[in-house]
Amino acid sequence: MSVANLETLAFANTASTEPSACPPATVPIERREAPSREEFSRNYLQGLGRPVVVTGAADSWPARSKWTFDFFAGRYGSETILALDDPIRPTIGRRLAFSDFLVYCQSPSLSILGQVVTPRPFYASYRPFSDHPELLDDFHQFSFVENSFLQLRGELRDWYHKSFGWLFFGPNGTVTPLHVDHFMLHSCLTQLAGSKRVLLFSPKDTGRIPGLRPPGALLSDLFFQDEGGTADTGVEDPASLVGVPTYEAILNPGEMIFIPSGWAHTVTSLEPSITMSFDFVNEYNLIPHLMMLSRKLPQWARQIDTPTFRRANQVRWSARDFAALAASSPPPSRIAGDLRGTRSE
Ligand SMILES: O=C(O)CCC(=O)C(=O)O
Ligand SMILES: [Fe+2]
Repeated sequence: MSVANLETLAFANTASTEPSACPPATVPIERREAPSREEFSRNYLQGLGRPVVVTGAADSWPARSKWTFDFFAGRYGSETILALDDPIRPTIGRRLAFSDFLVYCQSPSLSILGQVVTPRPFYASYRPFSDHPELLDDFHQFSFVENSFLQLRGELRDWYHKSFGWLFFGPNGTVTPLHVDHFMLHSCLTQLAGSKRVLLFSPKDTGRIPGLRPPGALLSDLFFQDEGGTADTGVEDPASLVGVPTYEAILNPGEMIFIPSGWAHTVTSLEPSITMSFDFVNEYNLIPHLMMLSRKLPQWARQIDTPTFRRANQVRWSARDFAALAASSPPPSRIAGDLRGTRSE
């Protein structure tokens, strides 16, 4: 699959001779400045949800000017980072000093990594917020959208930041292939440097994309392993997308895109890029989230069974207790639309 394929297809759809039977191929994602909480709930959270780019969302954050490649190189450059050609189905990976990777991000030819032939440029995701809580002072969560995980306090709040907050670093041309975020969580992607193209597909259409990884894949599934028979990222056959609307946005620095629970997405960087991502739950995706938790309980147990979580939440079981179940659980057969229900649009 490549984003270019999706674009080709979108172009082909535009030429459809049956416009009434075939929805528009490419739908620009709405762009809004400073929505109120009430407006955000009404327009973007209800029913299947609706993606939106919030312009200027991060403009008041210290991170907006502070989080440059040089900043991370100076502060955290001596740490080791894992760079992968594909964050979901990697074919090649390299461990290297973060500072070296940041050189690669800005000028691949100046880095030893730039000499490694890969299908796509190397990309690195990094969960720094537990080891480096000082970074949390550089931004604040958005006031216009409820993130219920933020009601957690103390160590459990740390666990949330450690498990669900990500930074992505990469040069021009990185691709996160089409996927649905784990456990039917919503996601906010905030762009701090460079721009990205984001393509989304509604939960009501994801079932028409053959081979799309079903929702509920865990972080560990997403990033490191396949789950028997369910891990194909799909859309290798672009013709299969005919008639499926593609929602598209360019995300610029300071902007945030809200990806509602169950919406499939693929992201391509157009420049050297730094992105922050938080997955979360609120009243609008609570039920689908709980349904997915119960369907994938062994995997969820594996994900949350960290020393911090065990201690702070007085957990007496161990993820190992579920290991046999995890191995025997069948691949989920439903699609995102089933879990989010439908709404009249
Ligand atoms: O920015 C990217 O490459 C994709 C991030 C993403 O899909 C996520 O955090 O869920
Ligand atoms: Fe995602």
